[in-house]
Amino acid sequence: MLGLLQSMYNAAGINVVASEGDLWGLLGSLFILISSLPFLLAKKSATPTEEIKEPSSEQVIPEQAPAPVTEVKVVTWKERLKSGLSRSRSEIWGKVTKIFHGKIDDEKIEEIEELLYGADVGPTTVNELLAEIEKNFLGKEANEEEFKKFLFDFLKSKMHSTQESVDHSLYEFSPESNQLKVIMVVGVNGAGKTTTIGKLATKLTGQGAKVVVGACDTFRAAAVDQLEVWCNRAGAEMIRAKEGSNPSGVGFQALEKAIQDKADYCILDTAGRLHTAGNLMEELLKSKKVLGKLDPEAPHHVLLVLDAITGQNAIRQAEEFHKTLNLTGLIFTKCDGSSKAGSAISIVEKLKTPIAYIGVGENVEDLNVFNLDEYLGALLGIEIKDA
Ligand SMILES: Nc1nc2c(ncn2[C@@H]2O[C@H](COP(=O)(O)OP(=O)(O)OP(=O)(O)O)[C@@H](O)[C@H]2O)c(=O)[nH]1
Ligand SMILES: [Mg+2]
Repeated sequence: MLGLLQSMYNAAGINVVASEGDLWGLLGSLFILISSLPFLLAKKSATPTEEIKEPSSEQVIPEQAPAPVTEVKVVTWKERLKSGLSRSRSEIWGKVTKIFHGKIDDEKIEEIEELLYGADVGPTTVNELLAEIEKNFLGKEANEEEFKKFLFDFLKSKMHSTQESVDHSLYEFSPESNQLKVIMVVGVNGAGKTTTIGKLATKLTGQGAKVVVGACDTFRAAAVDQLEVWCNRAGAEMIRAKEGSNPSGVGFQALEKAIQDKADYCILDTAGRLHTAGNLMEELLKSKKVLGKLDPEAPHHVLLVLDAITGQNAIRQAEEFHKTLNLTGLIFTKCDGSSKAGSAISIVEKLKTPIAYIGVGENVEDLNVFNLDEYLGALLGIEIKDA
């Protein structure tokens, strides 16, 4: 071995005499190199520079945890109505029913009387209700739930027969009917006419109806712009005033267009006016009459928009508009405010004109058909089962 090492030194030109120590040193180095080889190889295979291979189809890919689902809460109409009427319920009607505990005496009936007047319920209805309460509950132990049910039935009996007469085609479009419906919308300033027409047009076009809207509020340019935004969103055609035209002229043009285009609905927005302004009320009557030249049945509906917060004055407004225009229906808006709701009951009873729609906010979804059971249930805090 020493001879072999010496000849390797000579070949490499190293001028050294090979010793036994050199030989052991060389053997030791070789041993260390050989024993560390597997470790070095394993380390190399773990370097990140190596190509990443696609997993084969047989390989099981561990399932990833699904992304958390963010829940989108759909607010139903019943919930909107209930929350819209929450102030009326807590500030008035809830207080009326809460008196009903312990023995019912004259003092408690007087308290109820005060609350009912405060809720804008008309005197005739209040007297009738108090007489019924005396007859059924005076001197007896009260039960709040039983009283709520009694109140529900009483108020329903006052409005039910009038409410039955609502024309369903106002809010349910039926393509088979093939008959143009002309709806004129009136009311005092700021009651919610334009907003309600926008919501209504959206609902009807959403059901597939063709809707033409007449911007008969020719007093304010902003009123026409406001209506136009709604109509564009709803996909309804809007007819605006030609230079110098009067409101009845715009109504006429809108109806002409609706007939020509075989539309299903023609809805006319009018300028707000006080029920006491005689000349402006006359102008409305003229706008109504002129439609008859194109369609003797038109307008099929004249709807009065009432701001529910108005209170007792709403009754006066309704009476005056009814006297001039022979209203066919009412729309109560802003029932999400501090409405006391008593005037709604009185107006329906007095005018024998039904509430067609109710508004509880500014969005499209905040307008809906007036359903008496739902309304009284939400007002008194009674759960009403769906029909
Ligand atoms: N909170 C609430 N606001 C409403 C409702 N309906 C309408 N409004 C708001 O009431 C305001 C007046 O509404 P408009 O639709 O312009 O009333 P209008 O009767 O057309 O008013 P004029 O054309 O000026 O006579 C607007 O700010 C509407 O967004 C409702 O049901 N609830
Ligand atoms: Mg308006």
